[in-house]
Amino acid sequence: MSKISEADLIINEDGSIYHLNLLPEDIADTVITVGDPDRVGEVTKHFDSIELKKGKREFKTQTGYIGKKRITVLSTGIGTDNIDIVFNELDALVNIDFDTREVKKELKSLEIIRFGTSGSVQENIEVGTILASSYGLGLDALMNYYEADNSIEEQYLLQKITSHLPNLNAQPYLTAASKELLEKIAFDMPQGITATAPGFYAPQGRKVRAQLKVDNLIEKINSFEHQNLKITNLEMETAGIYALANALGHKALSVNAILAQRLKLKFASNPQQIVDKMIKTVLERVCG
Ligand code: R1P
Repeated sequence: MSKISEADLIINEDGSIYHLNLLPEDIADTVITVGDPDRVGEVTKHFDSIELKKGKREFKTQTGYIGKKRITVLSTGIGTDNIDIVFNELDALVNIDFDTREVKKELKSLEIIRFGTSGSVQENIEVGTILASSYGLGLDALMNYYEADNSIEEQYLLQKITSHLPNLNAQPYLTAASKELLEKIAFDMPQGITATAPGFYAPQGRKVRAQLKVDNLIEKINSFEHQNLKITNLEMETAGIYALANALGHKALSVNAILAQRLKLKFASNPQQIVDKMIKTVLERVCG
């Protein structure tokens, strides 16, 4: 087996992985990702014990226990460029032997759940909804750089979406959630396709002062429908998470606290309460 060079996989002097600053033993098999570093503590305040707190840049990590279940909570910061770092480094922590720099013979599949915030693009999905992403649709360029192995169903759905959406700068990509995690955690939640944008303002159709180049982005996204499947919400990480989980053999699910209603031009008056509801609901199911 070939060695991965020290330029391709950077390991710090203390044996930790370059950006996440973590050792292989620091992470649990169940990993919760959040965008906001301050949300890590909002999740682990529900833990019975915390064994580890580490961090570097926007990547803050805590590992601990709820009962006998060991869970790691890690912040990704914003955007799929950060997801690229987090997923490659999480995978390296479990699937690469740091001493030999070789891929391990037995690969581990992590269970990865995102607790995110997001904006609804459907009339019936109100602020306060906790929504699960059955698919992640990437409107960013991340997957222009990776080979992806998608099912016929994913390829067909993507084709339908690309012919519906206006000319975008990148080639969109689409990946399904882990069926197992959807069934275990999101069985009673509204579900839909989550669109992941490469920015917060114009890339999500928000006009403040700069002129937008893509007209009616929200309306276009809102009006897509295929066999009862709709694009339900917009945010900035889910599609990258699903695509890289698929490429690396991990299970992923993204859960979204809906804080904005883009059609009704509304933002939550109680965002923290909505996020707390998502955290409590999903943690119970992760441990159940
Ligand atoms: C934008 O404000 C950020 O919030 C959403 C978007 O995806 C983006 O990361 O998610 P998080 O609250 O998880 O960061």
